[in-house]
Amino acid sequence: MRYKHTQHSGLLPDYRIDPYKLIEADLKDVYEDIRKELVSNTQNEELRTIATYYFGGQGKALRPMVAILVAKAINYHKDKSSVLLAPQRQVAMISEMIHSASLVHDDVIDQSDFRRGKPSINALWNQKKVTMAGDYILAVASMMIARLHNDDVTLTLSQVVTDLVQGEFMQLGSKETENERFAHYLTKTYRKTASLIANSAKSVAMLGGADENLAEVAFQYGRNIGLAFQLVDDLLDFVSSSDTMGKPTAADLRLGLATAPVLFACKHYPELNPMILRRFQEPDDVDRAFQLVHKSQGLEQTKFLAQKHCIEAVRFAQSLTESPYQQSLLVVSDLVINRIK
Ligand code: GRG
Repeated sequence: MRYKHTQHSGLLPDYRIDPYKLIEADLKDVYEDIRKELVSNTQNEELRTIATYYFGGQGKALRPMVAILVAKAINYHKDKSSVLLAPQRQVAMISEMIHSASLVHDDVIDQSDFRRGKPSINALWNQKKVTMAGDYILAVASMMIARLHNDDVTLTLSQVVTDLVQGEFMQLGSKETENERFAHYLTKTYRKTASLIANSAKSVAMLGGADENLAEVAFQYGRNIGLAFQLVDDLLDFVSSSDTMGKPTAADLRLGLATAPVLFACKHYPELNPMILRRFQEPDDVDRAFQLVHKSQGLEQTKFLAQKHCIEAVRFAQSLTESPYQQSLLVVSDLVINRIK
């Protein structure tokens, strides 16, 4: 195989595997199967409609894609097997369901108007019903976890839900000093985004019979991909158009949130500090902060930190036996860093 150096990840395969194509057969019916689960557990037509709204296939399916790839990379590493086990596929579905349940609640909390280029769920239905539909998705996911009859996996995936809630709680508070603020931001980022990807990867590894060390490799791959993904998300909020993103840009500032680009920028522009503390509430705060971030090195520094996490993810993936799935894990790190939406 030929290799070439890429900007951020050292040695990468010279050919470009399309990870989505590679696991097309395993991924194809994931949304359809999730909808079936949600429909079959209630007779209430309205609950069915609301709960299935975010499973129309408009999402990137990052979480099921990573879960399936990690599962297959682990299965190949252990037994030279290319077969995805049924419980591993269930985890891919559960992962997307926990993700969507959190999006549903997030949209109610943030009162957002758009997601994925269409009206967000709370813009279409009453908030009380939407909140309960989010709970319902989580409850059906819990039943699917129980059906796996694996205590370690139950604990691992339950941890994700506690992390998501704590991450969201952390986002409501802020810290006084710059150092505290960055540590707070990184922990929040792990809990809100990386924990789900990391623990889903760990779960599929355990279901594939991985020992503790191998499960840790899967976890660390997912953790680093998740952190990089969120850092890029925070960057895109400053540079991508709302048409591309399918939701308004500078949304984080408008919500009063100081993400990595702002936290880096305030090292050169300390006038950002009082704005961060008052959560960009004064009339010109959002515009001024937006401009200062663009004038600073904050966007480059955020990308650099995301690249560091991708390099770490690649290092963990490279410790697995080479296979198309393992190689795809390297490609995923490129997709995460280069994505535009
Ligand atoms: C009830 C499970 C539950 C949680 C409650 C509201 C809450 C606590 C957590 C919210 C966590 C949250 C919204 C994290 C954001 C993660 C993130 C980066 C979302 C965007 O992911 P994409 O870009 O979305 O993969 P698509 O649309 O492609 O699926």
